[in-house]
Amino acid sequence: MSDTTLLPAGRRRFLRTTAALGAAAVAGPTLAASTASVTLPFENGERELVAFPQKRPLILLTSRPPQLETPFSVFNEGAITPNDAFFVRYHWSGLPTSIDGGSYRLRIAGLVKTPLELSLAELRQLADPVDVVAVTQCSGNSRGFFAPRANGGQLGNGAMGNARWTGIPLKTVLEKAGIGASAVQVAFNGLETPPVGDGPDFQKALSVEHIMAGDVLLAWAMNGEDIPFLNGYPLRLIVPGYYGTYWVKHLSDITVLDKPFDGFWMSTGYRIPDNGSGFIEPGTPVGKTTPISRLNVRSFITSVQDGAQVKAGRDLALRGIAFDGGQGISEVTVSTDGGQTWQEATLGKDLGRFSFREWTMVMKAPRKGRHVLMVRAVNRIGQSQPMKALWNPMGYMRNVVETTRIQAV
Ligand SMILES: Nc1nc2c(c(=O)[nH]1)N[C@H]1C(S)=C(S)[C@@H](COP(=O)(O)O)O[C@H]1N2
Ligand SMILES: [Mo]
Repeated sequence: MSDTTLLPAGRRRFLRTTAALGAAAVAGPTLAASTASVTLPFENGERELVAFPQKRPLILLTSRPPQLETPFSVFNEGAITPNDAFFVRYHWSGLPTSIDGGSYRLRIAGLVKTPLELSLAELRQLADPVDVVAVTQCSGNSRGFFAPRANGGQLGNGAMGNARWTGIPLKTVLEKAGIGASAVQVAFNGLETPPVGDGPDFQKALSVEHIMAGDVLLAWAMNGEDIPFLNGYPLRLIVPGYYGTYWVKHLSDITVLDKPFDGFWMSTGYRIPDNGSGFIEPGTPVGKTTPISRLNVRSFITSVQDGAQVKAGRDLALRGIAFDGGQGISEVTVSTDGGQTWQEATLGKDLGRFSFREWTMVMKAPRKGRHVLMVRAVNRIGQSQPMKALWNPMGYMRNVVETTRIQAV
């Protein structure tokens, strides 16, 4: 562990209070006062770059609790997002400042034959470890681009990341505890708490059916290392194909229920219009809602930024990423003329259906002047992206075909 602001005592991970709770700029050598800043391309988009423990400088949305975005250039470096660049999102500032992996216990209770309290070592012994490469994306990723504006953190495109997660299926643990026949949902809680007197504890739930399909994991490693503190050390729930909200960090309690969980973050938060698309016309009623679930299809050009200058008359290598909610990407097409014609990109290595899929394409010697690049992906069941941004009041699930303007000089 190279970060000097972390004090690893055996298997303990320690987050300095000053850093965890906001005064990131004063907590040590790697937390040098933020010197750099960026401007996200929307109103009030000025953001500082701040390095929290185990993190390189990331785009600061809030420091209490830590909410950090990945600078977009990171996504051009490869399909796996490095741990120190991976975004961070919390709801409440009551994070533990120190978690001892040795004394940590995961509790499994509720409608089970044998309630369990498992150490990390016991958990690891329950089954052979499995790996999945999977995207976590906040439902509000890209919210800052919505018009009309949507309430919530005004995020650019950096509240997403792709990592290799290692753990064991949650199914295995529930089978060991023996879940009752009338079980319908399982609720998940993490170690942090809301500040005293403030809002509802962050808890999420999944259906028993979803969990028994087998791809939901309890993971202790991210890209081959302990999960960074701010991404959920020592154990987090991995819900491949689902929005990040379900990926409970510092997971401490699993409760099997015989009815749908009614906590705030399921019954009120993270819900979308229940109309098949999740989007509505601005100004029209939301109507009935349903919990947000699978990621929709997205794709990005990562090799050139909006507004970039490129060399005229020289082939321009384009690359980027695409992903969806677990069908897998089957096609990426790119337009270099503002959407009039589309050319198929070459897909990169397949790291699994839940992963970012890299793509490349060559734009033949652009002529002098302005060009509008667009990228659009399709998944294996034919789902794609809208040409015009769709909207909902919460600013969730943005997946419009992205536009990148360049100038060849
Ligand atoms: N314990 C805990 N887990 C949590 C949250 C939280 O506030 N507390 N936020 C969720 C949300 S909304 C997202 S988008 C992801 C973000 O994961 P990351 O911080 O590792 O990027 O964590 C999820 N898990
Ligand atoms: Mo989120």
